[in-house]
Amino acid sequence: MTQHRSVCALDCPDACSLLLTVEDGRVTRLEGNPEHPVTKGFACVKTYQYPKRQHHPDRLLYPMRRVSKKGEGKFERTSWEEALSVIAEKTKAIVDAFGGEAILPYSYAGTMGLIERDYPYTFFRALGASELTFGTICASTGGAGWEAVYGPQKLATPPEDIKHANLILLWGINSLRSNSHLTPFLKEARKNGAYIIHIDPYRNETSQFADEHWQIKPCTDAALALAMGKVILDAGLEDSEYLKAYASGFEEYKQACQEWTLERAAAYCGLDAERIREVSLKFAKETSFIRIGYGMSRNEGGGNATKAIVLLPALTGAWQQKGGGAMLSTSGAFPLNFGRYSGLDLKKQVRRINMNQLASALELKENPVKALFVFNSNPAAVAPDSSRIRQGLKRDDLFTVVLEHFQTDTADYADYLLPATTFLEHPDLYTAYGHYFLQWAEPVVSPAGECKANSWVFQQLAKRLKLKNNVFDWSAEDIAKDLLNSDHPFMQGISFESLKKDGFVKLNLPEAFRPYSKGSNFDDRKIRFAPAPRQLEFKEEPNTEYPLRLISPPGSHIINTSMGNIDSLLKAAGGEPQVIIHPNDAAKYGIKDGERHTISSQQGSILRKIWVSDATKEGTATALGQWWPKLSPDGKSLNDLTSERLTDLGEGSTFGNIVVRVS
Ligand SMILES: Nc1nc2c(c(=O)[nH]1)N[C@H]1C(S)=C(S)[C@@H](COP(=O)(O)OP(=O)(O)OC[C@H]3O[C@@H](n4cnc5c(=O)[nH]c(N)nc54)[C@H](O)[C@@H]3O)O[C@H]1N2
Ligand SMILES: Nc1nc2c(c(=O)[nH]1)N[C@H]1C(S)=C(S)[C@@H](COP(=O)(O)OP(=O)(O)OC[C@H]3O[C@@H](n4cnc5c(=O)[nH]c(N)nc54)[C@H](O)[C@@H]3O)O[C@H]1N2
Ligand SMILES: [Mo]
Repeated sequence: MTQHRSVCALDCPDACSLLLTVEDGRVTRLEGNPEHPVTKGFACVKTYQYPKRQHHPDRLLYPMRRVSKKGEGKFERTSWEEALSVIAEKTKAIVDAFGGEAILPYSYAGTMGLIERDYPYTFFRALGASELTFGTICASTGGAGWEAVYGPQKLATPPEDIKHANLILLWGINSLRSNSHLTPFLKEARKNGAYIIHIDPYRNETSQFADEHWQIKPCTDAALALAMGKVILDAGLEDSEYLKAYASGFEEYKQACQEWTLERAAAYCGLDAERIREVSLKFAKETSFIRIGYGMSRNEGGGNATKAIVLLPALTGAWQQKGGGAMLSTSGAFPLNFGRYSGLDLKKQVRRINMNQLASALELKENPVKALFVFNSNPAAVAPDSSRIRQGLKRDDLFTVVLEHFQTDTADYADYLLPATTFLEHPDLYTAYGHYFLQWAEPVVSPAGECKANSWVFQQLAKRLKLKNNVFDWSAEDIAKDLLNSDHPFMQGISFESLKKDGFVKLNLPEAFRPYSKGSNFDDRKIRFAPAPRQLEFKEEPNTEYPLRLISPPGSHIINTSMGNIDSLLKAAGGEPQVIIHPNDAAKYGIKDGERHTISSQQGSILRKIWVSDATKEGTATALGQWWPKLSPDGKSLNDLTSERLTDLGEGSTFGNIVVRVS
């Protein structure tokens, strides 16, 4: 029996330090590392089940070649040698005949390890492949909203300081579910007297934990934030000195706030005017902290909404107070040397393909996509308008390679399906988006079967294609050393060797780290209040044909689709995917609790079990979590309903603003 340290590689702000017990080559126990100041000795409901996933009987163990029609998912075993040489030959033939842009990589955050997530792009950038807009499916709109206000590199109030806040707004985030290691810090703040408000159309465990829940109508957050701004301005509670030093475009912002009287905003958002007034005043007077989520930014007005919210701590100067400010992401603090290892230094001007528009990309007639390489992602399930994606994946003239742990819905369409290692089987380097620790993890068990790391596969292909770049000879440690090779003060005293020994290390932040207390990250240090955020009207508003807004927040027991085939988790999540409908809507449309109904949008329709509850806002259907389409009652993805339309800022996904009917 041996004990090992690792890092949870799932896409979550917490990037937990884990302790694993291994017996006879199998992980028999997983715990949160008690020594890590953010993990604090516990993991989450999903990660505790990871040993089951690791040793699951359905793990892919050998390279495989398709023997049925695309989508039917029948494969036969082949060798790495055969698979790699065919893939290399095909790739070369396609590049020669159609040019590099005919190749499209598609990946996201199946692992957050920098090496297995980003390094494969050296291969694609050396090939001159089409460039995927990495991140637009998830975080680009929130990020663009934040950076439009505060400049490049997102920073946040350190979680360790939140205990000093006395008003906390959990805004558009189900933090107990998707950022559960924030909870001990919230509890500490509450012990010190903090009051916590959850702002979310879906009442969930975070609402129950909070002192108060504002069940806001989805997609109306900008109106609420501007109305709060107006209350603060009308009461003269803005921090004039701070604003004089650091604000630009403030007059325009003031004008924008004037449009949102309390009464108008309360009616628009479905909230109580008097409470908005009281809380806005408290927000300005106390040490206030906002934890803002990404879920609320995934709609056509999400960039403006993010801007409106994150301007509030600037308006009141909250950044200057210990524990005050806001958190969207801490990711901008990691000053790593990102250029070479991901091939950014090789990047040519090539066609960009938005990862939310894979359906259309696969339909291009001019300059068509002829080869698709999928890794760390399950686009047949998670990307918008997925029935069209599945149609595209069926194309006979498309060569598809999928690197996976399991035979997902996407894998069913592969020509070659390659077995990938998990984070417990390969080394990797980790940053985080909910704290300031860098981490390194060594493999804990040997690879199952003939599984190989993504990085190995692309190095092998690079060799066969004779791509020139000595980065292709680097070991994981070489890559990590190059990444860490930075003379930024945050990296002072941090070396690969020390990280390897200790497993985790906090960035060398200044003693009292108060980001934005001395202005923004723009060169002029000004916080940009202009262009002022607006509450946008959308192309898709509820109407007589499609009367309900559909949102699809993370489910309690699954993380995207990564844990979507673990029976115990699926059982705990209710056994099948569910959509919550408000009792008044259920009565209106003759729907009873527990029935299965067809949910339709302009894009498509799916069959789902209905849960009638006022946990969802009236007028809003809440679909919980992304299930594997093939494990859903009709074999279809939730994303058969969603659209490729993009957000107002950052070219992001609009999962949160489609309109549907239930019948
Ligand atoms: N309707 C709707 N759709 C959504 C969302 C929503 O809220 N609503 N959320 C969106 C968001 S925020 C995101 S981030 C995306 C998530 O979308 P994805 O990033 O695609 O996440 P997963 O569905 O978890 O798929 C990750 C896959 O990577 C595989 N994987 C994990 N580690 C490795 C590895 O080391 N190597 C290889 N080769 N494979 C690996 C896993 O087995 C898994 O199948 O979904 C988006 N889709
Ligand atoms: N259990 C679990 N944890 C996860 C994931 C998962 O699938 N399952 N996914 C991971 C990923 S990829 C990401 S990106 C992160 C963060 O992912 P996010 O998408 O930010 O998810 P949440 O933090 O749950 O916050 C979304 C909350 O916002 C609410 N919401 C939706 N629309 C609106 C709106 O218009 N206004 C307001 N105010 N609220 C709205 C939803 O009801 C939900 O409760 O979570 C990660 N953690
Ligand atoms: Mo995400």
